[in-house]
Amino acid sequence: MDVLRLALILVLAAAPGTLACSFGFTDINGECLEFHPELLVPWQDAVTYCQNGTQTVLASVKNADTLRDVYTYILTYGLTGSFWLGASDLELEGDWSWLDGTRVDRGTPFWAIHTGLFGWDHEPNGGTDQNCLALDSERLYYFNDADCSSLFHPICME
Ligand SMILES: [Ca+2]
Repeated sequence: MDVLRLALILVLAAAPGTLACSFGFTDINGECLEFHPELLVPWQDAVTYCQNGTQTVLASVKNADTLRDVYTYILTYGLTGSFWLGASDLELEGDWSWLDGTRVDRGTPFWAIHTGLFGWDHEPNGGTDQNCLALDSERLYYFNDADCSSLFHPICME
């Protein structure tokens, strides 16, 4: 066995889980995600970018462990700014769904909180002005409804 082959085996053994994802994607709690901190685009452009010629989509985060691991990844790699996820209430105001048509869970532990008329309340609160889902850098990367024309980073998912 040559040195290069041995080195490759050691690298692969040291990174369990990464084999399941294509090059460029990171296994985060079983999801293959690709962060694009180099891009700043409106939500629809993020959707188009992630779908471009591949079996990928703008990412969904459907479970609490994944959200925590995404947050840890962002902190670990020192990423900044907010990130687009693949959900909106563009089709029906107040009815949040992922691009695959499934419902976005509401409340804890996904959505950020804010001070409402009667104390703490959960996002979303933007009504028809904020129809696209972001991991908000100013809200500890909890979900927030954002203006779809805001310029955020896409997270693609395969
Ligand atoms: Ca809305």
